[in-house]
Amino acid sequence: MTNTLYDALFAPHAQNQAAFLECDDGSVVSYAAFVRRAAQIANVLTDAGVAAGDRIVIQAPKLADTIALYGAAVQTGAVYLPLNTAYTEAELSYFIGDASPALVICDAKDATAVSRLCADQNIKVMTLDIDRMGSLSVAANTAPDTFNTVDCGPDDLAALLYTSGTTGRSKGAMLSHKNLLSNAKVLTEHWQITASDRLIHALPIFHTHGLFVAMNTCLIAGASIRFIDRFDIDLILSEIPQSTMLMGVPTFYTRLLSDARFTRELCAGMRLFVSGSAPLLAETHTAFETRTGQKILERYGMTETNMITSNPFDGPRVAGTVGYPLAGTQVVITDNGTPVPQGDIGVIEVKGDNVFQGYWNMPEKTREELRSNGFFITGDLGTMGADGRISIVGREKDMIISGGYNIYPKEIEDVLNDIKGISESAVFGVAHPDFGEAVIAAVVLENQSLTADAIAVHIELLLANFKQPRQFIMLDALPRNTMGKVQKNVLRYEYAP
Ligand code: MCA
Ligand code: AMP
Repeated sequence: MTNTLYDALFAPHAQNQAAFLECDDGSVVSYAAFVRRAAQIANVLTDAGVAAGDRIVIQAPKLADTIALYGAAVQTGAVYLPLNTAYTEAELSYFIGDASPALVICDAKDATAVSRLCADQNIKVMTLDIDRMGSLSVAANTAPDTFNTVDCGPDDLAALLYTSGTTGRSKGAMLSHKNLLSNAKVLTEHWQITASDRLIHALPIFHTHGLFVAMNTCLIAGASIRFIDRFDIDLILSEIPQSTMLMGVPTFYTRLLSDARFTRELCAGMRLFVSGSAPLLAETHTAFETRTGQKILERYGMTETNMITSNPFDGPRVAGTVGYPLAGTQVVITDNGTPVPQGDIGVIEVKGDNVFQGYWNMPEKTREELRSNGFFITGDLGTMGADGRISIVGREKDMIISGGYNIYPKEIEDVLNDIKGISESAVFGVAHPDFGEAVIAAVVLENQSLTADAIAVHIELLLANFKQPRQFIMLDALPRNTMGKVQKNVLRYEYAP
């Protein structure tokens, strides 16, 4: 039996007694115990009728069992589909409808609502919760701790990760065993991660960054992980002296720098600070070096492509650049598919084993964004230096990144425009000191008595908290150019803080 991802990430640890996950409640899960737990959960999944290729949706707390569930999904050949815990019932309903999973695993507190959603489609629901009393954990406790790993080749799907889009509808990026494994191997080597490392893991585990970049690299290397529920500055500061690596979004680093306890001495044992998912300001990079004597290593990636570029581990980490294409990844800067002269700005396109297999159930979208020659069109604008170093200078796609979460204005505008009394809206991002960008909505009213508070209440049940505009601006008309296109640059300028 061979299973590309399981054989590389999980199987080698069957006898490894070293610590894998050190959790907030003080419990430590060894690698060997983790492999056994994944097998127990794999048995529960098959008992629940999950077969190879079936999607399993996970909207669950950040627990050791949630990671074991990832291992179990890989072992059974199922497709792991993690969802942001902030998504509302309305959003969840879309993902379930689109992915038609065999099983949904949710937080025990959401079981009633999720069961209601799944009842129509006859989809099974199981739960996880912080007290380990969820039905999945309880069933796993008495399940056998060995499992006949299901055969999976490099091109079989391992995960389906939804990413919002400029059309307003989220698209499921299909990631194969090879996509995930190739990237994990390259990153582990590039960042020189070994079994002696201890990673502070404070990212969510439903996105590429926290799930694949952080977890898969540590699994390959056999490194330990201090598994922290969310960004808690006191906890992180107290863990730094016992750790060697931190992976985070720029907000992590601006928050650390705003705390006087974050010093060069505190960081003396740390060997790697990685930043990604959003632009790291050059001033943050410089301030970090001044404070700690260490340079943040910035890298660049996407859900569809995993990691694309990284600053060097040994060698200059240049502020404002995302480094060089990773081994096995080709990057070209193009104007509509034609490479631009070296140094010019163009769209970043990417090809390699790291690039996804297309969008779930959306062949047309796949054809629009994934060229027949294998290059994926990122929608990010960048330049390539003479030595191949990449800098991101903007985005062709209308997207806001807030605290590392991508927010597509079109999705929010669609929800706002559906509200009775709103004739049109334009959603845009402005600079925010903590999150990098914050969401603002300009709204043109048909019904002048509609208030910002009433709009906020209306969208509360429809959009995850991080997507909800922090401010509503009522306008008589949206600024438009002579072609009738809304000028978001004018709005961004006008309402900049
Ligand atoms: C929390 N809130 C947010 C965000 N996070 N609002 C906008 N944007 C956010 N990112 C809301 C909370 O719900 C709360 O709302 C209020 O803001 C204050 O929350 P706070 O306690 O400050 O938040 P936190 O829990 O400390 O979280 C902030 C965070 C977190 C640490 C920046 O959002 C985070 O961990 N972000 C990482 C996201 C990530 O992993 N991205 C990777 C995507 P209220 O006051 O109303 O209750 S993968 C990717 O992009 C690619 C592949 C890549 O390259 O990595
Ligand atoms: P997602 O769609 O959530 O996978 O996010 C991918 C997007 O995040 C990319 O297309 C970029 O726009 C952005 N991104 C990721 N890493 C960086 C970075 N280091 N600098 C700037 N933007 C980044």
